[in-house]
Amino acid sequence: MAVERTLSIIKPDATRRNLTGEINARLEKGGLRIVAQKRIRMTRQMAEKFYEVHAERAFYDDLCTFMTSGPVVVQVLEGDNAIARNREVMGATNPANAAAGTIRRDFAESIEANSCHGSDAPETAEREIAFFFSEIEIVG
Ligand code: 3AN
Repeated sequence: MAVERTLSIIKPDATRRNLTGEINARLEKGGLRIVAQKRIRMTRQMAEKFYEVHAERAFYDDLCTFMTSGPVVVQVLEGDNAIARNREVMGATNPANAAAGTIRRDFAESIEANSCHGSDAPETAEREIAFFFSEIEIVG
């Protein structure tokens, strides 16, 4: 199995409810190592750029407003098949469809305020990690 890195974000709905530790425990129990992490407040410009692939979607504006509504914790996760593994631990985008025991099933408030983000492919993981972190910030 390939060791990969993926970008994770603990979203404002989760930081507001003080769930960072609980979510990190789920990630670690799921076989992912947090090799970089910082708590930041995204600017509107950052959110718009980060989610630019969704610019034409009806939810884009609201999503950018939500992502700037409070602090987020951005993280680099490492592990075997980290990209798919993290998406498994997170569960489906819509918490109503998320499997039992997943972060989104247990913590998400709605399809928008769904507690966490995870990159969906190697190319997006690379882009998203570079968006928030420089190489020297990732300690392994
Ligand atoms: P995922 O984060 O599961 O990969 P994407 O990439 O389709 O999902 O969507 C990015 C983010 O946009 C989601 N995490 C969620 O916060 C928001 N989102 C997706 N679909 C909707 C929707 N139908 N209504 C509101 N927000 C949505």
